[in-house]
Amino acid sequence: MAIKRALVSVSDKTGITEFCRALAAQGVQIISTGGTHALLEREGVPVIGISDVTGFPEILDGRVKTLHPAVHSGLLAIRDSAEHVEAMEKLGLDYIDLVVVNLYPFKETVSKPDVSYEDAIENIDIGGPTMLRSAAKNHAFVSVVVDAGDYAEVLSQIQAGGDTTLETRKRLAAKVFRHTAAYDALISEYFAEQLGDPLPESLTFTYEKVQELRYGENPHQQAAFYRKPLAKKGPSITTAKQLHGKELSYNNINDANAALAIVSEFDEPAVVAIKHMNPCGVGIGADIDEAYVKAYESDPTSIFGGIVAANRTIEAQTADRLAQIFLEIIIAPDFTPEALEILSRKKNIRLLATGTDSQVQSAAERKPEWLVTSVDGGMLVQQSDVHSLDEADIQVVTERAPTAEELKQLLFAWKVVKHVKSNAILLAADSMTVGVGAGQMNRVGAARIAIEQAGEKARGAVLASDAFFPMGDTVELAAQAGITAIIQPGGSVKDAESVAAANAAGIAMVVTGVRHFKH
Ligand code: 93A
Repeated sequence: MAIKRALVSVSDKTGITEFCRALAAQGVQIISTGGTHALLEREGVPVIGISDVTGFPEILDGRVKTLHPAVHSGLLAIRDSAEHVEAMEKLGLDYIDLVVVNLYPFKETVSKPDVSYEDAIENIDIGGPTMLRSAAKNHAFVSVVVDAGDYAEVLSQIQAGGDTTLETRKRLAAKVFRHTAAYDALISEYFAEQLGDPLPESLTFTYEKVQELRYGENPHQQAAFYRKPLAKKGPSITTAKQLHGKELSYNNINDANAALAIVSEFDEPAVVAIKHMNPCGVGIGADIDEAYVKAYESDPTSIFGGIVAANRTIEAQTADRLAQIFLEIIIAPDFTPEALEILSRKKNIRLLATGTDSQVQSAAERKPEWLVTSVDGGMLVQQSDVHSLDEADIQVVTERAPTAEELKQLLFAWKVVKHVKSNAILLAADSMTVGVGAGQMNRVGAARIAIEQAGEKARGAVLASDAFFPMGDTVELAAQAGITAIIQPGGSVKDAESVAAANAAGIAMVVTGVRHFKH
């Protein structure tokens, strides 16, 4: 069957003139809507208006152009059904063999920072998806092109044999249903956001592929990286630009994401080094260089082969230091040209820029995101843990209250321990982490690891625990190591044991009333 009639109605008109000119040269009659028709006519491509087919004007500001039985019968008729053929003939209707449609730019419209609700609604395409779906359903006979990337292939098949192959039509139909589903999902997300209804009865998400990944966590696992179509505000791994280095891996992306979450906790210059999703060194300082030195000195062993994130632009001095060790990734709002030059000399390092410092949101202002974790056959959805501790909510539970310096260190440690896998114990001193015990099955075990790692640095340090102490043993261990102050949620039935152990050692302990499990 040869393609004789095509209906062309596109918002994105890239490449459409050339495509239609070539179709017309193959003897295909082209029918088109308002703007597309005007363009083709201007360009001298033979074209007839949709109203000539429907016998009905385009009305209501274009809201009704192609929504007509003449169009949809032409698309949906089963060509080898005697009944359908008879009905078409009786009503004097013609078949449409090819549909070329791309939709009103809903995503581009709602991505505009100052988009109005009315503008968003007006950009919901009704006629376009309807034609796409009719044509895709009837792909046994009809070709449907929603992606300009398919013009060349479709044209060459028509030039070669007058029609596309069934296999191609099936592939194009599949693309259409993926496309219209994603289009509707985005509209539904827009409404959910407008209505503040993020957890409806059923969830329809759409993600677009950023890149194929060479493999997943391990080389035998297939993987790809997807992101939400509407770009996230603030620093994010989904919008970061890679300035140098080889392709990111699955683990790189995951680690860089974790690293960004930690530096985003701080309004002051902060640097974090990450290994296997846990921070191995975090430092804050008067400037980013001081913060880096602290993050490095937190644990000069574990940082090797790690990922470093900063919340200020990296300058030459820090770049020189960073260049001295092997790192997988450095991620920062930006790099000065000298810093970029210094670090780009290293072939194996990946450099990512998240955007300038002014885009960094204040930690306290951050709104929770929806986080998804898959379970076998389903998923869990929860808000991200953006809880920011108010100093006024802290309660001193020991005889001794923390000194101003201890309090400063406790608040620092609390911000970081939130990002350590549970059970988590973290030691800090001088605005840097000195010991991290992550992902242990019992709390005292996590404390043992943190204290052992800190070595001499444990003396005089403070300790943060992501959840309450089930008994007094962790505090006793902390006391032996010379810890002077502790921050923890409180709320255990045996809190009194921990408080007594702290009092016996002269430790100042504060409780937050908030737990920060992370798994
Ligand atoms: O407003 S609509 O939903 N009503 C329609 O009947 C209709 N038919 C095609 N939008 C409709 N379209 C869309 O118009 C197409 O999907 C395409 O995006 C756009 C092309 O318009 P024009 O040719 O006037 O530039």
